[in-house]
Amino acid sequence: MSLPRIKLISFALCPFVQRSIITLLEKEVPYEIEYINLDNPPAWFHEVSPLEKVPVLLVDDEPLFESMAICEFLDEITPGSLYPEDPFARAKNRAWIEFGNELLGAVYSYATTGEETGYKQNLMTVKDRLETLDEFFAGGPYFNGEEFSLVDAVYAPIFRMLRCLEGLQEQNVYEDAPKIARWADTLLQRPSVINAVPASYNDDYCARIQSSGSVFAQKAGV
Ligand SMILES: N[C@@H](CCC(=O)N[C@@H](CS)C(=O)NCC(=O)O)C(=O)O
Repeated sequence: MSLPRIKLISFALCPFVQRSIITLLEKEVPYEIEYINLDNPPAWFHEVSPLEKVPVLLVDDEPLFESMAICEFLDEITPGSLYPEDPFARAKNRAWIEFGNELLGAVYSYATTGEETGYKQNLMTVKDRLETLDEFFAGGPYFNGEEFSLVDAVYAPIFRMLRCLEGLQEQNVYEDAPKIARWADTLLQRPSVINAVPASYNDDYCARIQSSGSVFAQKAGV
């Protein structure tokens, strides 16, 4: 099968970019990558990204925005599928991806908010969401069992962020979510997940949190 020419417009720390790269690697799609500075994006960025967000996939130079649209497109143009075949199982996977988006928002706010109340609320939300996820998680090793799916591609970058945050401030967010802790360990060892970020990711992410002046950064003493 001949594939289009694929280029991913990216920002190195972006979890939405990572899910696209994980999909590219899982589906063995050859691609180029261009990192841009989101604080000072290039002039052409608005033309390819109506919301001025990454990732953007250039498909034979035609832009496609929104990470799940990108992941599903890549999944559909390659053999096999990272979604279950059964329509209801597939719909449930999409629902848990949306749950992942909510969790990601809470993790981001937990790490970056400048307000003590917001910090506590977001930490509680992160723990509650992980506990809820644990109740629904079937048992692994991946979300759908033996097969890696797009749900795994969405949660892996969140677990990577939480791993970095754990390194800065001892805080076991998985204390009521033991199955999710094991799922996180499994995902963080998967080659596509490891290779979805530059080698400097941990240092760069920690530096960004340190420089944010957030309550998290203050409590972590960084
Ligand atoms: N819903 C979008 C979210 C993408 C997103 O928020 N990307 C962030 C970087 S992680 C971004 O580009 N932010 C730039 C901005 O908001 O100006 C997707 O799934 O692709």
